[in-house]
Amino acid sequence: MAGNGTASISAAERSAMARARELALLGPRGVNPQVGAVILSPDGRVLAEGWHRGAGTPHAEVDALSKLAPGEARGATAVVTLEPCNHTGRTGPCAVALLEAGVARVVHAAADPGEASSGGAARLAVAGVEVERLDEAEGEALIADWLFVQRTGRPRVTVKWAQSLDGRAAAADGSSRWITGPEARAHVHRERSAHDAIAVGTGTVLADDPKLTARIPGVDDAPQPLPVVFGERDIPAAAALRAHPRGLRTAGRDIEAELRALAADGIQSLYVEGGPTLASAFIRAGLADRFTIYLAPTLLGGPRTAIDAIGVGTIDEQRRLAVTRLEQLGRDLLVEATTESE
Ligand code: AOF
Ligand code: ZN
Repeated sequence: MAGNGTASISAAERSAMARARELALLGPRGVNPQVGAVILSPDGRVLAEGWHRGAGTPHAEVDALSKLAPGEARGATAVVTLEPCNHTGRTGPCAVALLEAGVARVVHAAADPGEASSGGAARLAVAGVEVERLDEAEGEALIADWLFVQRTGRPRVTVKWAQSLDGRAAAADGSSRWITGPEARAHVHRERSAHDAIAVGTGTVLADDPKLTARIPGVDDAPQPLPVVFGERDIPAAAALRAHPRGLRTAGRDIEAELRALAADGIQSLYVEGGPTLASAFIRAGLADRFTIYLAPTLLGGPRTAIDAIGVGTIDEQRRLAVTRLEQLGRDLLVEATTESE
């Protein structure tokens, strides 16, 4: 590759990369990454912008090039949030499209991790194009969940619960509305909206009749996650979930297989909302990556622990987590944690 330093990156290229990240977010989350591209003239003017609109549609670089007249990209610089691909998938290789357009320089952020698709930067460099890396960390953060799916073959899983200080999620009769205050519950809605899908067990559907929509005050078009109901029991015809704007998906016992199927359908992140049986099953199977736990300053006592057994029979088997965030939300505490292996 022509270089890894940043000394030769211009101010115009830096601002084009920031713009390319904004453009990337105009595209949908799905089986493909969100990618943005800006084409700059040799003197740093923006010639064209592009972004990827999902699997089967042109890649960001090709989208940007398509807005130019023949020959207009000759000698230009392409600034892209992801390394241009090197494979023929649903579309042709972007590295070749850039070469054919006569682009002289490519500045990209994240590397393409794909076995077949990677190598675009090397191919361009071999053909005499200058290739530079810029904002690699930001580029990876932009597609962190997609990169996780590429690495693991499944969505990134966040398990959430609310509990009393003594670790209970309900009173002895099962009633649980509400343990936490309004600030913590508002936070849950933002978390829902930040995930591609929400998982609940049929037990929670029957007990709580949740809507599982993301309701954020002042935001009418908050992204709505796909509800996924795990379990064997039937979902009542009158369940509120049946009115969900995304429809609903049912899932069987094999969590790992269900997660692979969700990833194949473009679900990059899953929010596991309830209840104790489902949360425990994910944790027991080693399929919980992140935890958001709301701690309410209240005591419930009794048998209704926040999660059930997770296969820890002796202390050597405890599941240690690393706390990544601690925040007070109204009267409650939010603890975010992650598995150390993540
Ligand atoms: C790019 N620019 O805008 C995107 C890239 O099946 P395809 O043809 O859509 O290829 C999908 C793969 O291409 C995807 O897994 C990733 O490696 C890369 N995505 N590459 O140069 C883009 N979206
Ligand atoms: Zn491509």
